[in-house]
Amino acid sequence: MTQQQVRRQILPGVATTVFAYNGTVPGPTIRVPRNRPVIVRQINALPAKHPTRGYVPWTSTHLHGGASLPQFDGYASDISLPGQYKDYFYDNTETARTLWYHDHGVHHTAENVYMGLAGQYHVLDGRENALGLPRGRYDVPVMISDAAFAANGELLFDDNGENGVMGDVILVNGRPWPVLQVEPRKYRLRLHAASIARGFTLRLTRGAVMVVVATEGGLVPQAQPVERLRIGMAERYDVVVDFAPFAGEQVEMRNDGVDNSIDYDDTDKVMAFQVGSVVTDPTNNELPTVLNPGSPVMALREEEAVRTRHLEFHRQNGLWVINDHTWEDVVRSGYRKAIADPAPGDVEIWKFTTSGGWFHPMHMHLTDFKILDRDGKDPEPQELGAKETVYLAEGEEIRVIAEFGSVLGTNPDQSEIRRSGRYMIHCHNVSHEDHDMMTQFWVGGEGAGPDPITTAPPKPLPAPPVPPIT
Ligand SMILES: [Cu+2]
Repeated sequence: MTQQQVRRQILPGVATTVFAYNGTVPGPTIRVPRNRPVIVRQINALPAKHPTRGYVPWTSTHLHGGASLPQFDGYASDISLPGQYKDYFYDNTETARTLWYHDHGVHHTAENVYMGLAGQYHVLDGRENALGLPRGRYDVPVMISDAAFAANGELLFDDNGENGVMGDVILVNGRPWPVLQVEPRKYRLRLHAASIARGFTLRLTRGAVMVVVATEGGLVPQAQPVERLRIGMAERYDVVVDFAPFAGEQVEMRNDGVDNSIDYDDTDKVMAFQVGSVVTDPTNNELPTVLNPGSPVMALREEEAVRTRHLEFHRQNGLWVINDHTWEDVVRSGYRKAIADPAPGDVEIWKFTTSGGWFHPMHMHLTDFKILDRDGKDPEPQELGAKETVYLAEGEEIRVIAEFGSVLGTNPDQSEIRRSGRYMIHCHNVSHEDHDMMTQFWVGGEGAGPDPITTAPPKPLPAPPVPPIT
């Protein structure tokens, strides 16, 4: 995968400078069967300096939603400079789910992702295939972001005093307000907010219903029909929409907005579906109610927790902090400082709170969790599945439960796969993350696991052939 600066037409009549993976923005969708190991070579062929902002575009590629080893997790400070490459190994032991890969380079994640360094990555498995959900061309990535453009077509980066970029153009898979031709049958839409700072409340016109079939952690126990769906940055909700009743009509996806995001004239529009009259393939057109009753994450019970931790997200002295700490504190500690040290297999409850004029989509690396409650009440219908990012709205208190370091899947000797080491937890308003609402937890405690920076460092180009997986 080559990260390169290219010029592409996004708006009519003008060109835009973007950062692409293999020439495309967003990057190509990767689809991989569960348990098939993969090496992704990430080549940083970006220019020595960002064209307008002047920083060095170092990168660190995170497979978001994957239980990667620490040295392949896109640790923010494990950077590859322009002219370097790094081979990322993924064993893909996760159950079927919608992951995404995106840049995570320390302090410049927001700019790099805004420039285009993001793409979807789907793990597929036989158990999900057996359900008959829409597949193939009826399974569509829907990466929703926003951007602001100068008159000459170039991207404008104004992060509103490190609150986050708010564009007035909504992009879906990198295109403004697209219209998708669909057949009058069911589709799976992999809804995914890939924006820097904007949250969305999505709904369909004409009374069309979205049925949530998967969250970040894969299939939900039971399909959940929703008329409106709030989605924050980095969250993914896979929904099935049945266009059969709308043959010959147009169904629009609208955005009703969220608190703390800035609405512009046209940010209420997302995309549209032009429904044809012919179904060319009637197979895989099922929508079972029961999808994943045995989800181990959703089976976690409060009584199993060995401890509760409290994380407070707020802004102080101009910095975004978690429990008064920033990533800079982690750096200054020689990367030793950690906010938590669960033993592999420990079940813990983490309580997230925030105050002060913003919302924070909180993302925990490595770990899928179950939302126990939000302000003491049940989570929203779309949240009734395994998650790794949760929408922490202004003033809210959310409790989640997770088993740390426990990864679905088995080693070649059939033992259970466990991970230990340092993993990040941060706000996925990427401007907040960069300045500096990010810290780490250490599964296994200090010293455990491979070092994320020194174990598999980047190498200079030119790169030799990709090594075989051993
Ligand atoms: Cu935030």
